[in-house]
Amino acid sequence: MNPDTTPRRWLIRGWTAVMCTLSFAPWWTFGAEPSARPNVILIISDDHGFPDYGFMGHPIVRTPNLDRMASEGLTFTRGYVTTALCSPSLATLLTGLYPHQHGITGNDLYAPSGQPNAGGMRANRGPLIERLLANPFLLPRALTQVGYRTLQTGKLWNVGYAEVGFTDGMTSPGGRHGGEGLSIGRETMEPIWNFIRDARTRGQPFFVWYAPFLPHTPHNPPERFLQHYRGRAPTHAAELYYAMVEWLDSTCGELDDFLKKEGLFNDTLVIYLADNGWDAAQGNSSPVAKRSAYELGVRTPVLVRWPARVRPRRDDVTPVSIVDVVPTIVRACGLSVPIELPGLDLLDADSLSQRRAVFLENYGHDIVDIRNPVASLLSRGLVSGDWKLLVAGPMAERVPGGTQGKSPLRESIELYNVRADPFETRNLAASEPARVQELRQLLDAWWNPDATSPARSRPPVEAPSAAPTPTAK
Ligand SMILES: [Ca+2]
Repeated sequence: MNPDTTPRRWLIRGWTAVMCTLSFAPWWTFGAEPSARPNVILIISDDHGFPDYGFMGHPIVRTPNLDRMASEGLTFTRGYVTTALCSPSLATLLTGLYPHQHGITGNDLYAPSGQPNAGGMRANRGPLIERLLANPFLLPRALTQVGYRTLQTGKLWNVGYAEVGFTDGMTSPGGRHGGEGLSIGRETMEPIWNFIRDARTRGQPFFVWYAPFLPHTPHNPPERFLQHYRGRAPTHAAELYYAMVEWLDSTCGELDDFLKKEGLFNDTLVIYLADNGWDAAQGNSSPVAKRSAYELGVRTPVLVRWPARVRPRRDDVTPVSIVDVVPTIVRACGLSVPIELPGLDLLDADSLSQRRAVFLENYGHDIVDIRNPVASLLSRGLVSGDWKLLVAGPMAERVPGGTQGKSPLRESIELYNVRADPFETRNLAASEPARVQELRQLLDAWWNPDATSPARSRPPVEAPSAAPTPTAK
């Protein structure tokens, strides 16, 4: 992000720290009666920085449809992904779990150099599929089981749509992260329209997973969007990216137009978020955005719009997490969950106000050991009130420069007041030891790899001898 063009109006105002007891969501077997089950659309933006919306105060980007959606719903401007990378983030949205729990900590499997199939192993996605499907709860499957028609479009990592329980979808088995599904939004919205009409004909409620490859690279926006940004952004790359954001926004407008035309607007629960952040000026080379634990990597607005049930409200105070998305849908749709979920229902204001922190994990891009998340761990962290604590993991210590990962922490422990210092320029860990200790205890009570894994006693992993084969992130 270019500091000269960084909007400041989105900075948190009127912050009140909330420090009560840590609570976890119970598992539910109650909720909406079958006849009252809402339609659900989950919109997942891809590689989208949290400041880059009109409603977040950006001075250049045009997002009129998301701005309207934000004004019509419950909008959390301080949302966080569980980790700042596509596949683990989307696995959280399928399972309701943090990455160390659902097991998908990276986009690919790591192959040490020198192995016979190094490089080739990158294409071996079998262990990733097996690990994802071993999770006891998968949102699409659960919705299908209670009578929903469920559609997958856009990004879906490693599996075909039916393998995770969608009734309908665009992504076939055998690919990496979406296949034919990636045409949604960029080329067509027809599969969504056709699916919704079919679900209505059948008399079934519907769930749509809309995870378009937008504003993700390739940044090749149509001229009708790009013309709004020429000469107005810090770099040409930023011009292209802003136009991609507007492209995403326009598809969200098409969705809303369709819902209104079909008379579905009021009874459809729409949840919006981004799977990880982006740095408009520096893109993938940014040390603080995608794949980073810093705010430009992990923060996203989270919108919950359900006109029939949810009063519009903007919340600039409460940290929430995308781990809360599954519990919110579970509660709204009356699903049974066989495990305890770590997130909360975003519509349960009392529970949110009592939660002490939301948590962050950051891993290497490639998974070193799919049986042991700690082997790939770059950092853990939490956001509690104004404060954010980041603690380096064993990967950061063992791979100098973060070869396997990216943008490891600047220090082994970092503490920021993200209200006063939203770009994390002043590490206050040394001057606030009591606060570090308090938050560290909270972090360790959530997940302490030292207490649960032998990884630290293992020999260092071998760093790749050459840069990994370039692939779409
Ligand atoms: Ca992404």
